[in-house]
Amino acid sequence: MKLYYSPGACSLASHITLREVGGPFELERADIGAKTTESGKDFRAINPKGQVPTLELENGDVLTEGTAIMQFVADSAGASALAPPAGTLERARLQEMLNYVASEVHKSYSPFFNPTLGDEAKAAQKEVVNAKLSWLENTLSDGRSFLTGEAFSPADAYLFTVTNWSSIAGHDLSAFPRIEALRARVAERPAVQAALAAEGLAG
Ligand SMILES: N[C@@H](CCC(=O)N[C@@H](CS)C(=O)NCC(=O)O)C(=O)O
Repeated sequence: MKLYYSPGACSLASHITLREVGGPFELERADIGAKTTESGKDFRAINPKGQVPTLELENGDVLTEGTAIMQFVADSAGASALAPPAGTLERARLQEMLNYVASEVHKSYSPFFNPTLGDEAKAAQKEVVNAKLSWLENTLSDGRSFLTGEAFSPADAYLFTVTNWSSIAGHDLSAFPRIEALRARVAERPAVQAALAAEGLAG
């Protein structure tokens, strides 16, 4: 399978998940502004949404939406430690976290990538991000190491990825010490370090 990615974008979470399961995969960089890929293809011809992550399977099928990709990657590899069996409450808990990160946290960072966003709107948007992160910070107050419990999951890779954008947005994460500690735990994983290095983001 091949993952189309953009360095440091939300596709990093799918990339980390692919490395966590350990199977073979290819990477191809997409220019999400120009909608081209590094081998010169029209990215919209592969994914009409023009968005990363995009996963191309061996049979040519294309899967989009990071939360679907991460679960598919884990399920295909039989990685039940990363994605518990479908139909269990544990799996629903993973989906609960993935969906929260996707629809609430990820999309509250998105306006920072709009170059026309003024200072006032930026400050207001930081409050939106804070409100979304507060629920996660509070959830972590029961002492769990990762979002769904003691085991790392793709939801942690996803939260790590989107909170990396705080530095670009000028957003201070220090009000969220449990999230910062989770980020540190995620950052030290070999799969995460390998994914960052492959995207040219290490060090
Ligand atoms: N709903 C999609 C959103 C993916 C997304 O927002 N990707 C961004 C990068 S983080 C992108 O490709 N932006 C380019 C664009 O929307 O044109 C998902 O969850 O996978």
